Amino acid sequence: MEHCFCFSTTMTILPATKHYLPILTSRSCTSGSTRRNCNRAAFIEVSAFSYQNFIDFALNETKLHTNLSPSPLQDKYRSLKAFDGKTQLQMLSFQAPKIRLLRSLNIDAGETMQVLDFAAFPTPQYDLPIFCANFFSSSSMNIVVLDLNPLHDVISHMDYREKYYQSLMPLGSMYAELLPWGGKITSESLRFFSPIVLWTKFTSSSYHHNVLYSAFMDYYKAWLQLMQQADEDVDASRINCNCEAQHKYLIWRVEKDPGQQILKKLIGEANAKDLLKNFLFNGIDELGSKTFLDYFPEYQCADGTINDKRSIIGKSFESRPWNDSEGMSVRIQKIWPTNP
Ligand code: BLA
Repeated sequence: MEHCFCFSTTMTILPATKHYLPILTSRSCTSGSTRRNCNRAAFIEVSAFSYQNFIDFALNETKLHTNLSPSPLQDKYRSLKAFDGKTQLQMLSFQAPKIRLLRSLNIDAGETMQVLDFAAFPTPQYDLPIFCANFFSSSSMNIVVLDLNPLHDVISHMDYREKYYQSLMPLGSMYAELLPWGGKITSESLRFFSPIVLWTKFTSSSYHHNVLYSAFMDYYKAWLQLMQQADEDVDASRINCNCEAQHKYLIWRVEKDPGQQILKKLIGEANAKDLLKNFLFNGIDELGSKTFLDYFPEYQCADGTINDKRSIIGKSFESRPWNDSEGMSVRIQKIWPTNP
């Protein structure tokens, strides 16, 4: 399969064979082929699909920009086998002078499911966005969030928005066209997303997976560039703000991440909770002392416990709430005037 992939001058060109992504979907039968042949072809492709090359790319690229060393978490979190005896969970974690934690979780359940959760959290001296790639793929459907999650609110902090996102708007707009808005979304999640967020759903195809791979590479390269240029905050109150913002983000995700249910099914409730708190969203105990309900009091039940609903407001935003044509202006403000 000779596929060369190129969209525009800003986009990464995939080398024709090395990075070609086998697809996770079944092929449509050609007129001469039997259903049996079609299924076999689909199986061959499915079994080869993996997010491993996303991780390989990210790690190699990171090494070009900084001195990456293994995280102390690497000893405990390496690989796990799920209860089904087949699904593999692979974990990797690193740190670098400006990166508190760079970690990935790759779930390989063959043709039934592939998951990539890849994130980079800055050290608190830097107000850098959090790199966030969450890709869930079943045999037919893909659920994707790719973003440089803002550490500080991009609506009230216009300076923050301009500092990190102004120059990336053309990149975001280009990919938002290729990977259109995925429909209604938990409203609370949007507070953690930037104007260049890619929230999308698509059926599996080599085209979509190639676009996603390109987007991942371009977004990660953009994040690395921001990381390399970032100046250290020296003011104690600014560092405190960075700590608290990251803490709030981590607490939200530990408590409300949509991946929780699947993790619990795969490895049991206790292991899933441990993985979420101590690996995926590590840092809660070090970066702050507030509780989930301190940050999100609207989730408090009458008996003082946390409401286990994922969303209090509900799902909204049928279409992309950021108005790209107006550059940095934000329609979300009009829809959601009470945004924190
Ligand atoms: C769905 N994952 C989603 C959705 C979002 C995210 C927005 C759509 C459903 C919704 O509106 O909540 C991702 N949400 C995020 C991210 C942030 C957020 C990145 O608030 C950041 C602040 N996802 C994973 C892992 C798995 C996974 C590890 O990260 C599986 C092990 C699965 N995500 C998953 C599944 C769905 C989903 C199965 C669809 C099911 C659902 O909507 O509940």
